[in-house]
Amino acid sequence: MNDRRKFLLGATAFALSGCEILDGAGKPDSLFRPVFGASEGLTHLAQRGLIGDALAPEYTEADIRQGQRPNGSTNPETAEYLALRDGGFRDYRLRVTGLVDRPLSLSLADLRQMPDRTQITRHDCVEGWSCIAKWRGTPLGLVLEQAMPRLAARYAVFHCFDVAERSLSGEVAYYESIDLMDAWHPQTLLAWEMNNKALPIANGAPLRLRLERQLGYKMAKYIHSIELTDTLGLLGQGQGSYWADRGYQWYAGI
Ligand SMILES: Nc1nc2c(c(=O)[nH]1)N[C@H]1C(S)=C(S)[C@@H](COP(=O)(O)O)O[C@H]1N2
Ligand SMILES: [Mo]
Repeated sequence: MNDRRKFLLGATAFALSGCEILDGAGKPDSLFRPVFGASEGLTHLAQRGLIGDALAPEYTEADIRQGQRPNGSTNPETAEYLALRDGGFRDYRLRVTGLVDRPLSLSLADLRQMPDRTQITRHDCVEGWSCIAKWRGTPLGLVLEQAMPRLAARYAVFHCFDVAERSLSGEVAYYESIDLMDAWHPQTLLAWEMNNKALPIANGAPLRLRLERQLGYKMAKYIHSIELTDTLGLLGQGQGSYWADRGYQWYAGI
């Protein structure tokens, strides 16, 4: 099957599972209710209204010019991460917790056995650079579906291995979050391969998020676990992500 057909089939499957979830759980209302300051809520709403469930542009192999430029954390140094790295990530388990009926603990092999998607997309960093790379991974929606999210779930929170900030008051591990509509978008992947090779450590091994319609900082690398929640207020300083807590937009639409 060529890539285009595979992609179309994948998108159809997702449209169906997405509807099921949204209709069954009555989530549209909760997804659109602004939770942040009025202006942030409006930006989120306006961007959503404009892009709907559109796909981000996809490119061809010929458009891949250089490697994906590593940015932010590139080499986590916590004991937990180093132990997993030294074992070739064989003992890594992605845990899915929070507002789910069936908490999950998945190895990389488990994830690779699921249907996967490949996409060549452009990564835009808020600092002003872009890279086109090929990403392969497990659609996040397929993983979350297995965990059977509860009706109250509104957000997927990503807890990461890397310490993004050290200060006198302690260490802050990187964290991000997205709403469940973005979580079920067909191009939202838990990526484990980049440019035909196992995801390099510099780019987030063993597992990183691809969220193609938003800026680079949303795409959590070094994913430790995913937690489904009904609020972002209890995370970090309450804005929903490491960078949102430091002044950037939570909804970082491109
Ligand atoms: N865990 C974690 N994820 C992260 C970051 C980080 O520092 N830690 N940096 C973010 C930023 S700002 C960008 S641009 C991308 C960089 O991804 P890359 O290293 O594959 O280019 O990762 C994002 N995800
Ligand atoms: Mo970035």
